[in-house]
Amino acid sequence: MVDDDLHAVARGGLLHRRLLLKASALGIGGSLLTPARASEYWQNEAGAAQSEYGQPSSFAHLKREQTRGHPFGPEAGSSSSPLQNMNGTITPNSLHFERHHSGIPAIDPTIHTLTLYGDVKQVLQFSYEDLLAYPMESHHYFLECSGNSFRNTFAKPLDLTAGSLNGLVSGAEWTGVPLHYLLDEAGVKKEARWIVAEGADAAGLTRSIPLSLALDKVLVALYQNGEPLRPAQGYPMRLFVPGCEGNISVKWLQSLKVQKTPAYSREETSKYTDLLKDGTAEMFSLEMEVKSVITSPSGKMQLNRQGVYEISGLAWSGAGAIRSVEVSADGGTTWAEAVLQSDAKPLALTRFRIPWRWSGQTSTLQSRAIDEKGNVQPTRKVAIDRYSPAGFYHYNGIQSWQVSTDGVVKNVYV
Ligand SMILES: Nc1nc2c(c(=O)[nH]1)N[C@H]1C(S)=C(S)[C@@H](COP(=O)(O)O)O[C@H]1N2
Ligand SMILES: [Mo]
Repeated sequence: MVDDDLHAVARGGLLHRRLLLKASALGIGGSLLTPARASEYWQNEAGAAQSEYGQPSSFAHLKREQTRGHPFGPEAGSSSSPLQNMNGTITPNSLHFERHHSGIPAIDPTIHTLTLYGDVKQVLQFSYEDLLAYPMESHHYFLECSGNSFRNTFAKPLDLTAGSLNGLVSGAEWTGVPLHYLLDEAGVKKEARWIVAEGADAAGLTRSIPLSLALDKVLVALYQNGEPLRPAQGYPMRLFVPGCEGNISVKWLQSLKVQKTPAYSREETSKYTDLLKDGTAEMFSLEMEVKSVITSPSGKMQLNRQGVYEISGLAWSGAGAIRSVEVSADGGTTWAEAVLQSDAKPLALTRFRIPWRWSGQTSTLQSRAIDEKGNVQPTRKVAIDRYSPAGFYHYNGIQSWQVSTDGVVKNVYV
């Protein structure tokens, strides 16, 4: 048994991280069998045959949670990654969140082209096959919609899962051609400052990206977690702008125009701007701020025993790597540092974990991420206070989950 006084690192049952290395000390354990014997469960018949493309176990209930009720119909909707049912930091392609403004087009890669034009010395056009011949890079990156978690800006907390509330974020290994190869080849003119990207879907989605950013880590992505992009993620090619709001990672990418000014398109004037309290709006606020969410225990879960649990979650920041994540079990009064996965990468989802003993008390669990630039994830109140009450993009406030005495876990505001 754990002597809590020896191992406590903060109030409310948070325990020292070294206990994670000593599972026997946690006292979780399998059920004890008496008399002790090996399991006697095996199959008497051959199982199913191999398959061409694998499917998850029929016992694992994995689903993207659908955001219903979009006024323009399901083609203009989104679906979120079920954060509470996953672990690690890679989102399987079938569960990557989706956000489409005009549905998922079926694009034939033998017909599709990417045109690079505008203030360049030579206009270039690339087929899918052309792009496959370029040197590529692979990186783990998160992708987050700037509308993620917008329901936590509502006046009353909604009783939803971690995925429904915060799952417009996913993590994947993205592989593609660094955009600067193509820009170098086209020869960007000296006076150019922006790149305007356009998709081939019916949404006519057009976004402007500062040239300095476009020359940095931006990819024309062709592969996602090792396989060609899924249609929902932009097959055959998408722009991928690491650390920035998902909207500028234009899917079904068909043109890039180099110019002196931004396009001031619908998607960067009427939408995807941040309304401030004085009535003005911030434009081109592209970087996603430091954020984290506890994925277990989380909304709509039920703890059905007292004892030690692993609190676990995800943290990310558009400013770089996650430096640390602090966890509170008493609604933000006392905090303890969680363990980060050992290979935390910049601009990627980072897993954190910390042991916690639940003794049946009401507890409010929170996580607070700090990135390598020293940015600290704000409380809900501070996050909301930055914008007009009508604003909802770029919400990164601390998520609170309340565990009540009956073990029910619920989204709360503190
Ligand atoms: N062409 C095009 N690109 C697009 C969109 C779109 O509707 N059309 N949606 C954008 C938005 S708002 C987001 S958050 C991301 C979502 O990418 P995903 O569906 O691969 O998760 O794609 C962006 N790129
Ligand atoms: Mo988005």
